[in-house]
Amino acid sequence: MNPPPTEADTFIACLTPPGAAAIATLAVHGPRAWEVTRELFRPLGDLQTSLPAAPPPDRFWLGRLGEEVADQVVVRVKRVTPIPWVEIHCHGGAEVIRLFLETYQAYGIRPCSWQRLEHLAAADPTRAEAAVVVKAQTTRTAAILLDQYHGAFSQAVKAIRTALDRADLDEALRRLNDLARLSPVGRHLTAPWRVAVLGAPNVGKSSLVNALAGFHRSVVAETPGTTRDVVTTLIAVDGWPVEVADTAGFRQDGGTLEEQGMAQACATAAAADLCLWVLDAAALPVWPPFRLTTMRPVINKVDLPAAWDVGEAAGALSVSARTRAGLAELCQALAGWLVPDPPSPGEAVPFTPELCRRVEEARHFCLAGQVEEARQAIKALTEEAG
Ligand SMILES: Nc1nc2c(ncn2[C@@H]2O[C@H](COP(=O)(O)OP(=O)(O)OP(=O)(O)O)[C@@H](O)[C@H]2O)c(=O)[nH]1
Ligand SMILES: [Mg+2]
Repeated sequence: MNPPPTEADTFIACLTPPGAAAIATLAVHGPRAWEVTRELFRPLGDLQTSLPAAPPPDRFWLGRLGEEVADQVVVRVKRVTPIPWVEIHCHGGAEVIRLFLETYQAYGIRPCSWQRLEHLAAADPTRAEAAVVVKAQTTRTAAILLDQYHGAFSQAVKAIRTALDRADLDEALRRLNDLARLSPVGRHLTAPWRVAVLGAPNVGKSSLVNALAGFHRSVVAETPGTTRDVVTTLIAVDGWPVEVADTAGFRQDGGTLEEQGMAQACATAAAADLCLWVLDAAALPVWPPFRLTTMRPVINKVDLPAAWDVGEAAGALSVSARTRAGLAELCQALAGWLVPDPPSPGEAVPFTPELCRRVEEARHFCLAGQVEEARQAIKALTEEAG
């Protein structure tokens, strides 16, 4: 039986499945990944040079590896820290792969399955959890999750632990405040923000949702009371995933069906991160029957002559779902309302609702001057992430 792996071990695994393929990818992961690859690498032609002493990330080199295999390979540094990860892209034949595995083995590198290698590479639980990156719905949220996968959040947690070990509550609190500031974004990296579109019948709610989605999602008709259910559509607003809910129109004199639709609309509004109350520029305004801090007025049908003084709706944005006028401004405003403070590239973000809760808990203890409790909360946070 193989001895258990230690931190000093370096592993090699074939990441591509067996079978006839033109290209295979081998991954070398561990403290000696670069040193051994560098020793084996033979540059190709005059233009290529030997591999540099320190591995620069995201560079590629063309050459050969060792004396056994004549085939060319592309060497890429996938990651430098915390533990180097080097990729070898080579011809996909089983014999070539076997020879490379043996060549590395001769240098003390241990072969393993790709699952084991992924597991070892993600041994830091706060990073492993960020593998939820597969759940990201837009490339913008995926980029933030990838930053966490590459250690942004786990490094921030480590720094908080170190500060608490020194009983430096100010430093711990400063870092926890930074994390808490980004919790509202973190909660939505794997679940979209929710925007409810509300208003009187026939003001153009469904038309507006269709215009935002860029396709015909909701039924649009001249007859008031067309939408009776809540119809949701996933869209990207400035790179943020947003689920827009089209609702039934609010009216006083509707029948049972309309009443049910309105009850659903109220529930959708209460659960939404933001509500757009749509007013019709060409018909007398119907104001919301309740107040919500998340409510923003939008005046639709501005392509038609105004039937009222639209200046009455203070702070309202003007749009036309028909001509698309004002839609870009509406999207920009939506992004600003939903994510007023987006994280900078590489910044640490608590990336699940549970981590956000733990950050808040640790912050609470720091504010109360309870170092030991704060330390326990941070410890739980690390375990939680695993
Ligand atoms: N001129 C003009 N007409 C619009 C605009 N937006 C919607 N309409 C028209 O207004 C009517 C009602 O549109 P809908 O989108 O069905 O309105 P709604 O608010 O969803 O209506 P309910 O589902 O019945 O509550 C339709 O005839 C649309 O074509 C617009 O920006 N300009
Ligand atoms: Mg409708």
